[in-house]
Amino acid sequence: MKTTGGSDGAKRRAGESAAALVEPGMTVGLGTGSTAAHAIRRLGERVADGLDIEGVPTSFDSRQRARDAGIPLRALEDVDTIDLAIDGADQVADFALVKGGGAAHAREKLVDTAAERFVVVVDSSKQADVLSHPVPVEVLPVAHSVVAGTVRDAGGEPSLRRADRKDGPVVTDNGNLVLDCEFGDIAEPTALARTLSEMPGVVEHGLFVGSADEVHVGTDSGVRVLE
Ligand code: ABF
Repeated sequence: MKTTGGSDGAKRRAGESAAALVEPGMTVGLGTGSTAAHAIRRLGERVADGLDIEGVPTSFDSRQRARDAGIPLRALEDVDTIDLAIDGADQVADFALVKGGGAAHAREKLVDTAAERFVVVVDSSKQADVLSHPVPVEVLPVAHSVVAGTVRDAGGEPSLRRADRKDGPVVTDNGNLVLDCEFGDIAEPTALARTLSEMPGVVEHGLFVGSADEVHVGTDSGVRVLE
């Protein structure tokens, strides 16, 4: 898994801080990425100590991690409620997020926005005053060039995500492709989110606006909780 951002210690503090919020009987959304992986690992330790929870993974990767950690799993379509979701982000500005560096943002958005409480886990390198990280846009394979043109019309610069050391494109867990779309400073994330959602051929984009309830920011010495 590609790892970005700050130190692993800061990511671990953020992940473990969020894992401490989980209570017996909860159904927990399990995010993707190296920071959420720390939460999954910690929850596995708590399950081994007797904590009774069920996890709902957001990706193939988080499902594997949760299975390895011994967390009982349910599929999203089999649960009525998700009590708490814990997930990472590529950038955070005033509770708005860019996600999708792991190409899992479509399922992440389903699980995270369905949750009663969505806790974001990041290290402090992910904090910004204004979002400016390229926005990952998952597209139907047949639509990638059409959507690229529409993104350009909307002022963005798209680039098809390619697998490291391979010629082919990254393919998501859903069998789709990803355009990383550079928009510079995103002064109005809500408006851009709406624009991207309305583009034919777009399955889901990585702007998460209005869904995060709190952000646990890991630092080299502790955790800042924003709520
Ligand atoms: C997932 O993993 C993605 O939505 C986000 O892009 C990425 C964050 O990864 P990491 O915690 O490894 O920086 O949450």
